[in-house]
Amino acid sequence: MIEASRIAHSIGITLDRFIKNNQDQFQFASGELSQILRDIALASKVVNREVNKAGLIDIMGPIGTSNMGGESQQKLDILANIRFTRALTKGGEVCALISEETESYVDLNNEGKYVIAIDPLDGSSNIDVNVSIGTIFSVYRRKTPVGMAITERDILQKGSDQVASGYILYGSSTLLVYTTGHGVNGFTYESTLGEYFLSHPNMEIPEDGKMYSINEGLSNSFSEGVKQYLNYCKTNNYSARYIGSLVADFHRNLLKGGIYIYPATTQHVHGKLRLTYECNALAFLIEQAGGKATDGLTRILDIEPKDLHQRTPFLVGSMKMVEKAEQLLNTT
Ligand code: AHM
Ligand code: MG
Repeated sequence: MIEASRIAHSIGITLDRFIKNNQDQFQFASGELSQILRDIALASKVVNREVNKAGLIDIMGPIGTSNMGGESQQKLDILANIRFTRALTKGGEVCALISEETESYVDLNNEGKYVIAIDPLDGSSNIDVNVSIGTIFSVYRRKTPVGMAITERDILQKGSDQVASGYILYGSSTLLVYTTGHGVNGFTYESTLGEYFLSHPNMEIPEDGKMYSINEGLSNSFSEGVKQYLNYCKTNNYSARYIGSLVADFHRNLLKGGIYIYPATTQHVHGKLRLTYECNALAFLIEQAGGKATDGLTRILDIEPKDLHQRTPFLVGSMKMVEKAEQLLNTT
């Protein structure tokens, strides 16, 4: 029989209550950040509903346009972008939005103190085949004083300037995981109640692991260092696990221990993933969980962005695995 205290622990704390209880950990305007997290949670519930209808109504498949990276946009990419933009625009706390789906940033022309970078639906080419997908978000403080127009100073901030980040995983259940720089907590969505409940308190990634996630089909175009690391994984009986959906691969490695690598390839000479709205959020989160994120040479959070849609090689996961990969990358 499950004792009462455990039930209370697992089903008693909603995301809303948790945010309220922990507001004082945030050194800036705590109410505003809390509202942003609530807005993101709300939009994610709408996206979750739409993702779950894929196949029943005409929302699957490409829309016939491409995003800034040249990737085909899916109908649900666009829908998710609209949902998150709408939720974050209404509150007035956010002054600018950066999204994978829009060429330039959107200046909301208000007195909001925060800038949001978001990939509304990552891994969306997986939608048609019912594979897990995700939303990734970063929250930054505005740098330009309120009353003045947003500039590049607000938009091109280093990952270490983030005040919060997180992701939503639309998987076998829907999970929201976030950090405000005081550890990492995960919440599972209870759809009949329409609420997220704390299910993964104080998440920590195992220091070491045995799983590596990389698109090995591209290995002919990897550097010698990456090939060496893969060889090391195989000779040490590691397991390969690659979903091809960043949030899902990242989440599994966070829980079980592992490393995710998207290196430079012939097709993507600077790597495929985007620094501002994919890698920075996950790098902030993994460091908060005790792990590590690097491009092979530099800590992801220390990279100075020069462009909104800049790409970077990305190695993220358990501390010891990332350190070993870095060592082989830099000696080969
Ligand atoms: P997207 O932003 O266009 O969805 O692309 C990002 C996705 C990641 O979710 C995933 O890890 C990676 O691309 C997979 O790329 P590949 O198919 O080259 O292995
Ligand atoms: Mg993406």
